[in-house]
Amino acid sequence: MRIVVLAGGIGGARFLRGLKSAAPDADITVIGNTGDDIHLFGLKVCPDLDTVMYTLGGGIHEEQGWGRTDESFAVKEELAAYGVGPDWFGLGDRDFATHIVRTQMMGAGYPLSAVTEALCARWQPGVRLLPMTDDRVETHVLIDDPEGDGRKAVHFQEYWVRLRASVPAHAVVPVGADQAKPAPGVLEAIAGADVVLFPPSNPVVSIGTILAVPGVREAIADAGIPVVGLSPIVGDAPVRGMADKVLAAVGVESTAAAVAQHYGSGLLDGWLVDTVDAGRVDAVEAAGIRCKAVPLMMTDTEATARMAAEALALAEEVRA
Ligand code: FO1
Repeated sequence: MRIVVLAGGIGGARFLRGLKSAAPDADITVIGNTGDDIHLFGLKVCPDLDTVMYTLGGGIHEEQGWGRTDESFAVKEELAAYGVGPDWFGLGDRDFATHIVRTQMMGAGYPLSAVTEALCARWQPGVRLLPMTDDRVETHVLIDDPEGDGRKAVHFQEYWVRLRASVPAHAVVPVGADQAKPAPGVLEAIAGADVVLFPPSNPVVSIGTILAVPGVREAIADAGIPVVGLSPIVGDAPVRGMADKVLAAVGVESTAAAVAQHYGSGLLDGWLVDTVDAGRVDAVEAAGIRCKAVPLMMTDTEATARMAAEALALAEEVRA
């Protein structure tokens, strides 16, 4: 079975670990969000691609969900001693090596997709990891400007990590997405897939950004194969992260049903909600999307594998 998964960072990566366990023989292609990418200290940092690569490759800091295990921060401390920031983004020494290799290869002319393949040659994630695009896309968030009486746009990482999404987001803009082309292999993977899965990743800044690359949404909607998603909202709150803040920016309520309706029946065939949201099933089905309530907490790989198996079973149900 050929499975395409659209993935953000921590939620997507952990789901993929469960999916690999549930479907060990599947051929899995991951289309990763690159809207979170940021240039820091002259280096290109790709948090979501790296989170998937490290998680599936066994190098992730498990508790944190991002960055490397056994990490040290000597380079960050030395930069701070020079007064060079930002100090709010925690790049560790081991992680720095990844960004140095990536930036060096890109400087030599390799596209991000080729660089990602080269990095994965070390980590062997057991999936084909593709960036959504080789072009530069950066998600910006429009917030109130405390120093003026207007508004200003900040990089997504500044909103998420420095500000901890503590101020209202008025808009979320994937800058550059409208001009971006899907990376080599993205459209081909979708066209050749048996099923497309949306993990419980952020529907706006992760999956929404991937779908904003021209051609991707259309390819998925027109592929004629089951598209099944898992709700990142459980009991009207994000399972982790601050997805509610960016959902509000696009006018979507933080409920499992509202997220399904946001994707819409033109894209989504099946939707899994958590058992605590069983009361939302009818609203999703009324929107023309097959829906089932199952446990959706990714407490460990076994629980996550059961979620993935449910998603694949729902895909077969809607295919029939
Ligand atoms: N998240 C944080 O909350 N604080 C950090 O300092 C931080 C650093 C960081 C460094 C590398 C990396 O790959 C990810 C990192 N993240 C950090 C996570 C990341 O910024 C976000 O959670 C994702 O972009 C959202 O998908």
